[in-house]
Amino acid sequence: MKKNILLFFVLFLSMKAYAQDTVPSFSHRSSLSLDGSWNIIIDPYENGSYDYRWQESPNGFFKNDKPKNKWDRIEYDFDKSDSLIVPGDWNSQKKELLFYEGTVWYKKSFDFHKKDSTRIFLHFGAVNYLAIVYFNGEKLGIHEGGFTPFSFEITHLIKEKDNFVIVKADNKRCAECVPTLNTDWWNYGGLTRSVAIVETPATFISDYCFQLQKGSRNEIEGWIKLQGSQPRQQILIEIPQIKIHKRFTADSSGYVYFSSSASIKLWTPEHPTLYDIKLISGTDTVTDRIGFRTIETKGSKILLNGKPIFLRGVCIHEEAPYRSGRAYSLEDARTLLGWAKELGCNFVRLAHYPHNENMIKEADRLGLMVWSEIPVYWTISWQNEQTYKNASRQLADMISRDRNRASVICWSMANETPLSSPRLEFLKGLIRQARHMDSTRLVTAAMERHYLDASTQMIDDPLGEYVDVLGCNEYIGWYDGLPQKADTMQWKTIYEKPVIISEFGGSARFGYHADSLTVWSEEYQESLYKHQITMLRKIPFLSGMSPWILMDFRSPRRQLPGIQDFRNRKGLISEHGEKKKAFYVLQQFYEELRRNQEK
Ligand code: GCB
Repeated sequence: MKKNILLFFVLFLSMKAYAQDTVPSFSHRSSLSLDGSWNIIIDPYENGSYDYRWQESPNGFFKNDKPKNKWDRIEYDFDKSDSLIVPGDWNSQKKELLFYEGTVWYKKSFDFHKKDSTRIFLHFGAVNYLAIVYFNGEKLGIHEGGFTPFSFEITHLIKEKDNFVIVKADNKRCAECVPTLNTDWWNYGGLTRSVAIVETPATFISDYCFQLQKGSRNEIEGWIKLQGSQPRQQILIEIPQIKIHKRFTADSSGYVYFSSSASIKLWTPEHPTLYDIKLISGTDTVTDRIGFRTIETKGSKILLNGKPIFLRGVCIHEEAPYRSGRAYSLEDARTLLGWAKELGCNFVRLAHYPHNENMIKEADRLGLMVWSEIPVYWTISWQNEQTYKNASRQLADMISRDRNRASVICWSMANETPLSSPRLEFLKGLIRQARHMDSTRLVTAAMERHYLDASTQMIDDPLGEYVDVLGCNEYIGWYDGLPQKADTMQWKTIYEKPVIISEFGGSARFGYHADSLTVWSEEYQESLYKHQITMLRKIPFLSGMSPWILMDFRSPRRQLPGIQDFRNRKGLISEHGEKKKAFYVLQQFYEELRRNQEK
């Protein structure tokens, strides 16, 4: 009992430290959508920001100026400019923007009838990469990082008529950014996720967290946070399916910490049970659908709800099937995750950045466990303090957005980062933060392996000491020899922890047929999968796998004409939805694993 109280206190402190610092959770509120057509100005020379001496111009495009008389010389006009659809990247909407990296200004005008004593927020699902946001001519702030939500309060600025939001979106890559200059995916720019005006009561439920107490399968616990001038309110928590109707009173800073026992049907891939949850405060009501499950490790096993589970996964980029470009819609999520289900997956690695919320919510609904990661990818400026702060902010925003999603079982800190002590310190800091914010999920990273001798792979990255699960990427048969090289390969690790082969694979152009040693052919890829499976079956500490990758995706690094055409072809499915031969090899293997797991 004493131990429980101590644990609860530690949890209390850790939750408090971060919850107040994050973006309010708006995804369950009705709002005025600002999606649709936005006027845009393409501005490669930053003319909307700087004058000819490269000084910040006081009359930048954010003012949305119009000539007031006939001699007023204003050299831009949003209302006569071109337009783009939001949500959506700019690269895939206009041919001339396919390779564009730079600044695009966006403008949207709208009228709004505000109710008495409410608060109004302008919310962005994501903007890649740097967003400077202005509202009715005032600068609201800056947001860096292309895959996480942010919002600004505009209660004091909003009017009944002719409001205008202006966003300067800039996707220029930079060495200190997260990700950095070099990636293997398209740098889709723009307002890639939805934008909305959210109206809340003066004091509102700004965030909450519901989950099973660590180590328990029938004790729900968590917290609710009120923001506003009347924080000391009673809050009723209702979960009707399990007969929870409980009142709690928030403290003077608006927090309620609660726990309640209940007999719960746990969330599993086979039965992804979600419960309707209603939070009713004196001034506000919020609803959500939440599942409950535990996830832990024991030696080299991953345990879901206390039972060992093998993760039958696949990696996915946030790339839209059929139409190309950044994926954002429910339909995109249904297609991508539908294919993963068809493949026999119970797990998806959402690479290499936080995907849109439709993906996570669909995964919750479909029973797919999720690996979610931040874009700390390849070479990062490990010693730059701003870079660390940026990565840490992206981590905080990812966790606070998705901590109520049962599907998310692990947070990944990094992908294939080269060994060094500054890198280790950087990643240790992020791991501490992830554990501090969320003690119930597993922490991982996709690491690399090396050769001990010609037929032995070793996983001994020093980072392994700090994570719960060792992710390992390997490309035997592609960047490393021919597929048959895998057959005799042995694996070792110095850690007694579960290993997920978080990537393997090879490229094939759909419809290109040849013998199994002809690179780029479907037969080569098929053979690579067969040889990999031969090897994977023999790794004693293997707890899961997520081959690279579900669908072909755009990458500027992939230039071979007629084969790649700026696409990474390691997909099991083409961008047009055509399944390659390797898809069926993996499907068959997953079916076998599923049957064995059921026995
Ligand atoms: C990797 C990276 C992934 C690449 C992939 C490839 O190791 O993690 O982002 O796209 O290899 O295809 O080379």
